[in-house]
Amino acid sequence: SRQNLAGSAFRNGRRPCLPAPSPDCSNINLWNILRNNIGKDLSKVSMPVELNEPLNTLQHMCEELEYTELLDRAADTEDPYERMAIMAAFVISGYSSTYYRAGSKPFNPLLGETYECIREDKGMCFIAEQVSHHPPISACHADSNKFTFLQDVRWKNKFWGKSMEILPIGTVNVILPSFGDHYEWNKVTTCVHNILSGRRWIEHYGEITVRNTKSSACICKLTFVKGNYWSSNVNEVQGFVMDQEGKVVRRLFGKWHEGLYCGVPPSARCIWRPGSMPTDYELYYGFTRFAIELNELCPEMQDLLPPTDARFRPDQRHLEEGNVEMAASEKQRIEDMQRTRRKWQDENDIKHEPRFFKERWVTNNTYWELRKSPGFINMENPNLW
Ligand code: PIF
Repeated sequence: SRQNLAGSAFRNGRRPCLPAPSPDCSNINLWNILRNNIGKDLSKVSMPVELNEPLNTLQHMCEELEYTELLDRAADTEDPYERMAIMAAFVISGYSSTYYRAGSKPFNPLLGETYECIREDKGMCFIAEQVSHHPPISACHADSNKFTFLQDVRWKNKFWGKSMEILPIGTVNVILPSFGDHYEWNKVTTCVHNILSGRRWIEHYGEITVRNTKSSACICKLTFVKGNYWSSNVNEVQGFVMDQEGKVVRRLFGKWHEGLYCGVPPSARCIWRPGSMPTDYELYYGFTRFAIELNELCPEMQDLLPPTDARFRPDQRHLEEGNVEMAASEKQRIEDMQRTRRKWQDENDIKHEPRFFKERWVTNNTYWELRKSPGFINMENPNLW
């Protein structure tokens, strides 16, 4: 019955809201934390749990797949220029959910923490694993009949006083078997403004080049324009698809939080627009409906997920339920456990090996096999918390 209702128009029985609103974190003195760690790599500083939202960076990567219908559309589009334009829309759509999210940061997963997401409605299966702790590196792989999506992400932080820049390193990949395409692109810089006071807001800026490594028919260039708070070009994206001879065959423009258009105004057509926000989203971390669903733990999944799945991480669950004190003490306990594991590994000269990914963080294709047989419940699993 669930399966039958899995058409995209149905919510598929997923929860429509979070169990508790975001806690008030106005008493957190971020300035004290940052001042005491000037010049330090902020990824090595343990942050108060109140700064977090109840999702981790693995789930964040999954969030970039909110608009997989664009990949389905690209996989059915014969014209390589149009296909590239739709890919550009997909690239931009991955940023749209960040618009209301300047208030908090994702949980930093523990080394070996995993996350799976099965979306029957999207025809997609996603897995991710934290493959390195210092520096934090997350790897993911998603499959559907129409596409494969993979990436590994790591960041560098730059704290500028009023703002903080997050410089991502890594390549995003999409494979479309229907045309033998393999697209790859880089990510832009993300900046969180007014870190210490005033209204926090997020900006993305820089250039993205989308290439098809299997064909030189065209490439796409996108510029995320660096604006300022008062100008009208906030969140603007401009770009084009260029053919082999260097001729512009598609003009693209829009805003990453509003949509992407192809052509020249006023006769341009819309390629993509984000969905509407759920009611009271401001009270609930600014999450979209898709984000709300990511950390849901359905009873029927409980025995199928590996115990390393983020849905079982207690501090994140406590935060989601609005239980901040428990979340804080559990975060500390779990981080200490991880320190003990690391110390033991160091002393015994053991190098951590990711469980579901191999070199350069490509999946080793064991996750879904093991899940089926013998089943994670019948296996030995790392004990992370
Ligand atoms: C802890 O992570 P936090 C630290 O890494 C700590 O060093 C480690 O101890 P160890 C703990 O085990 C970790 O849990 C710190 C850092 C983590 C990210 C990447 O969660 C996401 O306490 C960045 O946080 C995206 O956070 C930000 O890195 C998007 O999670 C906005 O560097 C940061 C972010 C800075 C926060 C600015 C606040 C903006 C709202 O002893 O093992 O080293």
